[in-house]
Amino acid sequence: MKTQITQLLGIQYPIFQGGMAWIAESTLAAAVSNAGGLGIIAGGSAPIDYLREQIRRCKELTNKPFGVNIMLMSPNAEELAKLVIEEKVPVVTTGAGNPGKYMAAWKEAGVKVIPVVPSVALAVRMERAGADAVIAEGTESGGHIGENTTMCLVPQVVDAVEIPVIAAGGIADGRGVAASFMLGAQGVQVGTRFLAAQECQIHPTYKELVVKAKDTDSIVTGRYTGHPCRNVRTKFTKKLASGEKDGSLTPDEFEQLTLGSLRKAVQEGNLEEGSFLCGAIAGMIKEVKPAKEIIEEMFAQAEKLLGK
Ligand code: TUI
Repeated sequence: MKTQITQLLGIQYPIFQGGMAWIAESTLAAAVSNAGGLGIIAGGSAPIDYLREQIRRCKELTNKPFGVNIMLMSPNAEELAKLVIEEKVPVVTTGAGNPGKYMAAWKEAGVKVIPVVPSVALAVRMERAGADAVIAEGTESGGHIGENTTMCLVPQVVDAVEIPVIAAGGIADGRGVAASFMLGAQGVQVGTRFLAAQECQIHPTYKELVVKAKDTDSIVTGRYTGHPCRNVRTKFTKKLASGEKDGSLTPDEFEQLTLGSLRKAVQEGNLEEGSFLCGAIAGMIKEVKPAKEIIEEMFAQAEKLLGK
């Protein structure tokens, strides 16, 4: 399937694997890239030496293009912005902020820059700053989210910019891919479906929660801290949500409780203290499969629906 995104990046399928903090490492990213999509290593807030090693490992595992996601609220963002240049990483995606101050250096080094945007205003600013494309991410996504939905945000961003738009949030099968193209997107970014990829290195409890989730099992916590986050509904996230609602947890106490909670979910499968981030589409995911199968099935279905 050829789109402006496959042409821009030299990939076979216009699909990015979301740069999920603590989750998206070299094994998953290389599997997605080898399958013809764009695998992405998450910077998160990991130490820079670890990320260098992950980037180098990914280069050993695939000779296809891959990307690194820089979470701009992270203390390592500046260092990682330099590392991607040193390591000649072909594509950078960014999240949780405005990457404007890094743009010139990345462009000069020939890095393709594709920021996540939760609004039309930021998409327009990113285009002016030289972004190669933008990822319009709806509130259906897992993790740190904006307010607008994929269905509403994507066509408005498509109308506002000339650069290609990638749709994200709530996409997990060929219907979501086809719908994204109907909205004017040139590609999709998929996170939650890849949580249940065989190559995804998260704790088995995390995968089980995703596979068993039903439509109503995602919950947004932390709106009052300014960092809303979508997770699997568990005893822990229900406690956070009720503490936020009834005022029994102050925003500071909330931040204290959630500090390190993603790591506890990913590495320990800790149901008491872990935040199992996931998108609202988790209810549709029923099986763990290799990344290649996920991608091939998604695009076979999308192409059939689109009549090509
Ligand atoms: O970044 C994400 N998803 C994430 S990051 C993350 S780790 C984390 N942990 C604790 C608190 C916060 C994050 C887990 N999930 N998605 C991309 C995304 N970017 N969603 C929303 C945004 C965004 C928000 C505001 C992008 C730009 C932005 O700009 C504001 C500005 O400066 O104009």
